[in-house]
Amino acid sequence: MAALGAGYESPVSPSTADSPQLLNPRGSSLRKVLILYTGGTIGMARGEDGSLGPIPGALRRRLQSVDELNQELFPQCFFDEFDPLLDSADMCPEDWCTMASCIERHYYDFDGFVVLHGTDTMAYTASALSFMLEQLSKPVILTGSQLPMEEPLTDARSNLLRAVIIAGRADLTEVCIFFGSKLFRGNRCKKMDANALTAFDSPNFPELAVVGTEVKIHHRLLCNPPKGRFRVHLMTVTEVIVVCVVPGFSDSFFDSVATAGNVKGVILLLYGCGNAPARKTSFLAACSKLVTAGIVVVACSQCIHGNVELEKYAVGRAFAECGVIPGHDMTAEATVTKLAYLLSKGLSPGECRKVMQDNLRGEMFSPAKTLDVSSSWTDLQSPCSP
Ligand code: ASN
Repeated sequence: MAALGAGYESPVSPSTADSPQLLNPRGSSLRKVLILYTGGTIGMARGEDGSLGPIPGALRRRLQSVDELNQELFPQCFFDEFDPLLDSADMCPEDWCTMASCIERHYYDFDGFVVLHGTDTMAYTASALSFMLEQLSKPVILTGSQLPMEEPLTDARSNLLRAVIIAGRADLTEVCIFFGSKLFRGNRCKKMDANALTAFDSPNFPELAVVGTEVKIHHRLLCNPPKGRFRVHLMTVTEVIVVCVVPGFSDSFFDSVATAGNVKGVILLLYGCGNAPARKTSFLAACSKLVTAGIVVVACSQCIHGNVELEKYAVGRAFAECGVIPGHDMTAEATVTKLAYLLSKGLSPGECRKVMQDNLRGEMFSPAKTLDVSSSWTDLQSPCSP
């Protein structure tokens, strides 16, 4: 079981210096990109025990000596970093808010943003930012690397240079992850490989662009530009837990989840297209109890590809009848951050259940659904295409 925001004892929440420093004076002054280094392998070095940790200031100094950045092809890059820098395993929703607020403060000073981030939780951060940055009309590109900048086989340099080019030049209005040679929609991504340099994939949605000898952007797949003014809605409600169902699991803890009053959402990772043990009547009863207690219960799949269709099998239908809603083809990363975002907007459980099934930022594609853009949802960004 995993909880979204609980129990972080970090003595200091990261802040940013907020006076971004120019890295490449000979880059084109016609375009400006803010690079925000939050931590992660890309700027790490090995300590005496051989383990990797981030070194404050080191990445900035290193980037100032990267010759390629000092060409007209590149936008002028300004650099800021988290203090303290974090391994992304240490990231929590408060850190996502720090990133969102930094982008908000500098939104009108830059044409695009590159967030350098550890790979382990990059997909969660990208999903969270995609929801918090409402009416986004500029590129926000997350990248990082599997190896530190200084190591001989590093992917750091190429990931960073390519992400900067995309953030400075492409007409993107969404949060993306660039990794290896591909640009993905951020809220569709998963880290798929702990070792490979092509660590990310977007299993239920094609890549948005591929970088080879040229940058090929699939314009048809991009989010539509927003109609309203940019703003940030911070994620403040994070009492969402994720439960991975395995055969014969113990479900007794659900009782305390339903009665404790501090859990607002439960994401169930079920089998296949949203199947779970309906024969286990205690689990069905637990799900009903959660829903009755006003907790939003969403079904995702343990499968990487495909769509949750609770009605397809009798075992799945039984859970739909208890009030469990399908997460369709969303990743668990997108589902958990979307639910926390909607809860943070003050939506009631009933409203959350409805909007969870709407496509807000291209995070899901549900052919049977059309988006209700009427009345109170006008403050949510219009859906991405398709
Ligand atoms: N542990 C690192 C992180 O997520 C892994 C990486 O960046 N490759 O910060």
